[in-house]
Amino acid sequence: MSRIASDKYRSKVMSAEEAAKFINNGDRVGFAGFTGAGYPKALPDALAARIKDAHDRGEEFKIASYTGASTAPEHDGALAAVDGIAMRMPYQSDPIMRNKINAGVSEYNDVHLSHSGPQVRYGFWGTLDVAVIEVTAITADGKAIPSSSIGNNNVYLEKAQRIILEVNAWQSLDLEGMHDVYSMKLPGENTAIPITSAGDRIGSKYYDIDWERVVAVIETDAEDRNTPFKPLDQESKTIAEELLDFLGNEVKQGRLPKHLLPMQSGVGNIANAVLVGLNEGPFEQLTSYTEVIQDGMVDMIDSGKLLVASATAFSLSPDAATRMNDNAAHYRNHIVLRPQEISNNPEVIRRLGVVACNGMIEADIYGNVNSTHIMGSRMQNGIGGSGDFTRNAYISCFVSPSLAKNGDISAIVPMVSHHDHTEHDVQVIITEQGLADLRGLSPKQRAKKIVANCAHPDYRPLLEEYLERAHAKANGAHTPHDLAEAHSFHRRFLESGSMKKA
Ligand code: 0RQ
Repeated sequence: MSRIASDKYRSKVMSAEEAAKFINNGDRVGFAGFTGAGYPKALPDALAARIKDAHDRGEEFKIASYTGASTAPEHDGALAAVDGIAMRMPYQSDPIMRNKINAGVSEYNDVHLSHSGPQVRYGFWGTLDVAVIEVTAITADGKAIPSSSIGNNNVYLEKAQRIILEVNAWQSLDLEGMHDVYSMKLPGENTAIPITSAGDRIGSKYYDIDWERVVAVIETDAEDRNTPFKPLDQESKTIAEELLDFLGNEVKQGRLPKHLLPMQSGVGNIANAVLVGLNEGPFEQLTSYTEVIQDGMVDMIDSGKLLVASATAFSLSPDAATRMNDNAAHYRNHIVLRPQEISNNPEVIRRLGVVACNGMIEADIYGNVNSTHIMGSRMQNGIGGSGDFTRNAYISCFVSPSLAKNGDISAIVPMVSHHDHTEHDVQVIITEQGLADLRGLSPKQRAKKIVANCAHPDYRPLLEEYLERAHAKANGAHTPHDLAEAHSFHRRFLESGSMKKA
């Protein structure tokens, strides 16, 4: 049975190939899609073919691609593979997309996730030509039920001159009621966002769509695509245990309530290990105010440990996605999906007192963190929501193994090769070596603690040596650095292929 109950919308049904003709060279396109959930399944491929045909004829054809966050190989990957993306924003993680960015084929602006939608609304990103949005169904009276992510869809639907909808029959109809679509306005028109606890609902279950701008509707039946998590390794388990011990101690000291505060957990395997640890740990009646719902959170809802989770998207392995689809009517009592301008909103994160925990590429001895660049130059994924949460959290933590590249490089360095999160925002750093609680410490005190607690023993002497030298050279100034030497770790690694060998 068709998921499109409205005659008006049914009259616009066409193939993805026909719909792709509404997108032209130079267009700015706002796509649905957030970590492999809720991205359009058919249009990107058809658009990639249209772009390739144009290139084969020697014609220019590139678009600006705005999304919620990362998407999937058949979206970002397909468009990047045909050199179809002139500008990309915000977070991405597709390997082909990443290579095109680092090869200079595509420009990339790594904007904070909470800023990305509002900036399109303000016109900072130019006129939005097209919105391509996946929905679960369209009701008889033309209401659109969102699918497995909301991201910036509300803004793209609000601003785009032409709207293309994909109605995906794979998404569970029981998602209806899980969403809470609430849009910000322009500065001067906004009032306080009335969320005072993670599960509050303040908006609509549906997207508000201006029918006059809908140019095409495509019917699909295709699953979301996310990578399964790797089995938990010892390193991730150790890092998770340290975080849980730290939280337990915070409760003991009276700085956290016994049910903790809403948790935000970043992307990746360590973050998932933290969730597994929370599920097996002593804390009960937990809540989460975060960006994505991962496997571990679904397990915690099942076990009764997690009462409610607020996010903007699912980021589920194929197995967990099937569980979600089969039981969405149950899970929607525990999950609220919101636009990312709300899930990642600094005002709400600070009001709720979120405990944030994110992955990093490297941290320096003073507590500055690089989440995005390899060796200072090469973009990995992007800042995502880590800045939104870190800057505004009640407690902000970063986690990483102490070594990268098979031990050839230390994740603790004298000076980060790229700054995403400054010493002013980073409170706790955790590696498999240990935890450094930086709260209340001066830069010099922080440096001693980070080197002693978090650096790998193979690199600790080198870091201690640097610290001594920097101290002497800077006459013990507030944040001692030897600028000529500050990036020696990175330089030695680049020159010799290994810091240890240097
Ligand atoms: O490279 O893929 O070539 O092997 O960086 O590293 O170990 O796979 O780490 O998956 O945990 O991701 C920061 C990228 C960590 C992630 C980052 C190399 C390493 C590998 C990836 P290869 P791993 P993870 C969400 C909050 C920003 C967004 C964010 C991220 C690759 O956490 O994207 O936080 N964060 N969003 O070899 C050189 C080092 C390195 C290094 C790693 N020190 N030097 N290379 N790598 N460390 C908010 C939510 O609520 C969800």
